Amino acid sequence: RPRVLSGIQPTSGSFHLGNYLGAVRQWVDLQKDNDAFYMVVDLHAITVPQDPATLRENTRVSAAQLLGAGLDPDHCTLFVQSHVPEHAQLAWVMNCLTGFGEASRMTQFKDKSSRYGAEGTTVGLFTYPILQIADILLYQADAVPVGEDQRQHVEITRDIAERFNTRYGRTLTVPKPYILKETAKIQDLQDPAVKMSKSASSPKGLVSLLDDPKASAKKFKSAVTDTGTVVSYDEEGKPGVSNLLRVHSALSGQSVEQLVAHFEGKMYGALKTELAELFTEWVTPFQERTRLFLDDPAELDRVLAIGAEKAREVASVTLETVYDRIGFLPAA
Ligand code: AQP
Repeated sequence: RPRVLSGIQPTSGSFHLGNYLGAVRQWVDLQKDNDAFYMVVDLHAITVPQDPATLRENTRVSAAQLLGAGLDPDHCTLFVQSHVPEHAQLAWVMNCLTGFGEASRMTQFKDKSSRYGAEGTTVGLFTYPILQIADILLYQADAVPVGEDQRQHVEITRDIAERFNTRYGRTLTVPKPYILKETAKIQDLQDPAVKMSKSASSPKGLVSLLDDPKASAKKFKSAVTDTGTVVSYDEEGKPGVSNLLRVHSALSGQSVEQLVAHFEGKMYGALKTELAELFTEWVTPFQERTRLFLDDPAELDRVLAIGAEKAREVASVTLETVYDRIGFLPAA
């Protein structure tokens, strides 16, 4: 079975709608027919400042949300990145294979570092994509389900895997990004020119999955659209309406064309109201399932311990092979 791997940061208590539609929903689908590895990437989270108690809590909340969204520990391996030390170990090797210039071209680093300034930006934030290379290659993943903002990181992973294989002989699987066009970039509800983001969106532009559904419904109803009145799909001319149509389509399963026909003669308000209802219908049972896991931390820890053990079985084999190929003396 093909292998898939992906991760999500525990940088805030709640995932947002972009995380869910852009990535987590695909994780749930892919666990059926793939050998799937999914992780909460706490090592990535500390590239920006974290309060220790909050990080620990957010890591649990993240895992609970993944289970609440439909990941099934019997059908995938769910674990916490820091429980598998091979990630940090392989990352060092990948650091030594990646050019400073090529790492400097990562646009996400440019965006994020501009928020913290030269002194506030850690070296960890700079090498974050290289840790991600290690995350993916450790599992010999064939595909990496992510949002559009992560495409460049999967591309550099391909380059480094090929470089390793050329230098040391075929060792590492060259992965492909798995990005669904329709949900690859969910936009901020208040500023449809930019992606919805935990750290960059204004509170009104961000739909957090663990918020009171009534508060989220209000955000849909006050989403920025344009001064027109016709519900139609036009990413350039009507980015706000197009974003709402894509979200509706993802949640309702109807195509954008069907929706445009359905809303013919109706105003933007009708689209927003329907969307608020659809979201509430989906998020209410999601929150209930997530709460069940949060109320049973022993069960959550058990799931994560089993996941870490399964992950280490695969990761340790890759690391050992890599260490051997690059010429490290085996420990006696
Ligand atoms: N707006 C989005 N649309 C579609 N997919 C998205 N993803 C994030 N935002 C959107 C995808 O969600 C997965 C997990 O993201 P992450 O937590 O690892 O980090 P991120 O990309 O840094 O998320 P944020 O919200 O944008 O955080 P900040 O504000 O800290 O940068 C990834 O697959 C990502 O593509």
